[in-house]
Amino acid sequence: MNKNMLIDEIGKKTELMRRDCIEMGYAAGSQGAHFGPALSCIEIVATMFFGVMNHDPQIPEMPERDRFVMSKGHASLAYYSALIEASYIPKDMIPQFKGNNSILCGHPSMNIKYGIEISSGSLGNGFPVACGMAKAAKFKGEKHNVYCVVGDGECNEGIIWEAAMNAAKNELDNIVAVVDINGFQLSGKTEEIMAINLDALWKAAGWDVSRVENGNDVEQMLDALMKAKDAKDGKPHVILAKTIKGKGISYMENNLAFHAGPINQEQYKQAIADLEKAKMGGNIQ
Ligand SMILES: Cc1ncc(C[n+]2csc(CCOP(=O)(O)OP(=O)(O)O)c2C)c(N)n1
Repeated sequence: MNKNMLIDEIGKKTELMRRDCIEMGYAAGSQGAHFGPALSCIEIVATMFFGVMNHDPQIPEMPERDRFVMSKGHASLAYYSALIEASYIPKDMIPQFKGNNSILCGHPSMNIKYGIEISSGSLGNGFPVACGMAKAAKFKGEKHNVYCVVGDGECNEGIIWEAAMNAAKNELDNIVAVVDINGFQLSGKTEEIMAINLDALWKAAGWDVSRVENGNDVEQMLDALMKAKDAKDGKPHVILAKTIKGKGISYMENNLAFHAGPINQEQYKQAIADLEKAKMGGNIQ
């Protein structure tokens, strides 16, 4: 498949994934969902699953599969929507999000059969697990890569840096992390809560750093991910991708009220209308 066709195909997946996110989150009723955090990283996750990673939904436990870790586990909707569109999780499970005994927990709960590689949700902890997976692969001489999505607020967690330094020390050039820089955390702007120089810190930890100006653009994400994946230069890779929290839903974009929480019927209808409009090439703002 040529590059333009691939970009087009991933773009179509992002449309389906956003719809799945809204359906799942709405189905959770008053329990609500982390809409904003999921919507910011749809293009990041879609490009990993449908453009870059080696995996086979028919054989979820395939030993040589690339591993995916959603370190910002509260963005489970984005993760599940990719697994749904890749056919790991049946579409009819959508209404079960956050239901009793459901495998679609609010935060990912390890379940390889459905493609859920590892549990996450306690911020900071998914990324070190991803580094551990990469380290294990190196020790065992296995050739697969590990892909990990980290939040910009999550980078305030100390354990991120301990793992990052260890990954560099072990020359783990089989891990690619993407920091989803949507500029917000749970209770405010990342810059106001704890401003850190991500570029300088990742470099100081020994990582190869690249930047994506628009992490909601599939082509930009694809270029950056392919480059990071192919650069076997003894260094782990991180892509700092600027995104929009709540991307794709007019009233959610850059609106902290939709970091987490329920949506009512009117908001649900507006969200679906926004997605339909975007599909037709319209502007939702
Ligand atoms: C260790 C830990 N502390 C606090 C929380 C609660 N929490 C959930 S999401 C969030 C903000 C995360 O911000 P960021 O990493 O920027 O991700 P975003 O929501 O912007 O995508 C916090 C503090 C948590 N899940 N884990």
